[in-house]
Amino acid sequence: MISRRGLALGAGAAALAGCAKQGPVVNLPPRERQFPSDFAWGVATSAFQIEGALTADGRGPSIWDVFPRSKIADASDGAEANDSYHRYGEDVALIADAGLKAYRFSIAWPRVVPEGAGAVNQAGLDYYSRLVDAQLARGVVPYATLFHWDLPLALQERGGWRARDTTSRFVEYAQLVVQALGDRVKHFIVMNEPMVHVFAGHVLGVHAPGLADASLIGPVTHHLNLAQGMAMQALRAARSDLAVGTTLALTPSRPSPGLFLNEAAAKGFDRVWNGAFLDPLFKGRYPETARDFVKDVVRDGDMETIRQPVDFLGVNYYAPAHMRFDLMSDAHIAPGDPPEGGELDAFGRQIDPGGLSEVLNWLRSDYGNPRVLITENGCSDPFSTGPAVIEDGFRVAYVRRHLEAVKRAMEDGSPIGGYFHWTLVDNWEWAEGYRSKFGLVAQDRTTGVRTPKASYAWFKALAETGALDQG
Ligand code: IFM
Repeated sequence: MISRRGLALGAGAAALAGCAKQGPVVNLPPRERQFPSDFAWGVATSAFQIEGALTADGRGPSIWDVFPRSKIADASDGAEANDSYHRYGEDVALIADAGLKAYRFSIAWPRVVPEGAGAVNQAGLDYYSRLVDAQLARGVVPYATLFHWDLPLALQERGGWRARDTTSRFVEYAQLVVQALGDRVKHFIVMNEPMVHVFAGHVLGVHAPGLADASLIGPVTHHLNLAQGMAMQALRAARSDLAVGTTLALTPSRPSPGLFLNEAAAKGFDRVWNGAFLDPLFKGRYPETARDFVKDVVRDGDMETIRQPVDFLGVNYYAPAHMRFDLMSDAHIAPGDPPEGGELDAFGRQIDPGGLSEVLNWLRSDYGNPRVLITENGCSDPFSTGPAVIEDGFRVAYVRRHLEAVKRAMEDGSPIGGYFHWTLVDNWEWAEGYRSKFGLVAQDRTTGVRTPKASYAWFKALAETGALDQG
């Protein structure tokens, strides 16, 4: 049995994403390097990380608006970000000019329902309507995420995801979005990485709402699961022509080198981190290890509501987690070191495309082989508050190797329909602020001017031909 505290420590290692020297992992022969012509090539972003304009046109505050700058590595906030609220036309042009046919963006709940409940802000919906029209005008298919962590502050004040009532407010918001955009947006991603929101936001306190209370794992996990199922039902009730899915941050949990007990620590962490969202969705039950956490909040009928069919599962993958046995912690589990000599990303985690292969294998063997979209993958420049690296060969190498893993899985039978690079323009990376840069495009933070990096041209060639080069 593992405790909440131990899980929390482990989550710190798994929740944070980011590149270094890299070698080949998956051996893909030349004839298998061609992706199908209908494969969706795209980029992914999230509202709070790019929009800025936090008080424009009636937007209400979100939990991230009040998150202390002192908890951000460069003491910044998301008030400006990419100013994409005003510059969305430029961003859509960058996407279309790269030959990309898909854009995954998120909708800010507090722009649509500023107080989280009650009055609707038509101006907020109009913004997303313009954004969608701009995409469609350039032949880009919109993929809208409904929740990427920016809960309206007013709802947090009423308990946030700890409160069951928030699930109903989420459904109302989903209904408003589908009524306004469902005639043009056909792909909906209900949640983004809910387990990161649970741990980083409610247990570790390093993300908004900044709570550090391990007893919240159960209620917050369950209410996110429940809200997801309820929203899927509501979207489908509103329209029958939608592709509805959700996005999870999935990662293999590996034992750190050393004690054989590290094996048990890694296993326990896996069951909660991956299993507490995958199992309810695909199997209608929580994994054994997580049942104790959720037992006080699960009500009759909830598991049936959560177990909805998905038209696709969004998979976000960056790095494996490494866990170790820790006698000093309650749970006897803590984040450990990756194996020595491995290639590390900007966050100090092992770069390992094999981890993505592993995740895709589980989905084939244990979860009924759902249709998959890789809804995020990418890597950060080395942390710096200075200018971005424009000749970013490391990023090309990282993406190439992960795409080799994707294609290998497709050859092995995984129905993978697309790949969305995280991200388009260097943006505001939560607790890392602006010092972490994941973009194919750099941004001058003074002028807002966007400059494509080397990886932008590489990704464009890939999207246009579907042919993955050998490097
Ligand atoms: O920037 C984040 C995104 O919001 C969620 N997935 C991981 C990305 C990189 O850390």
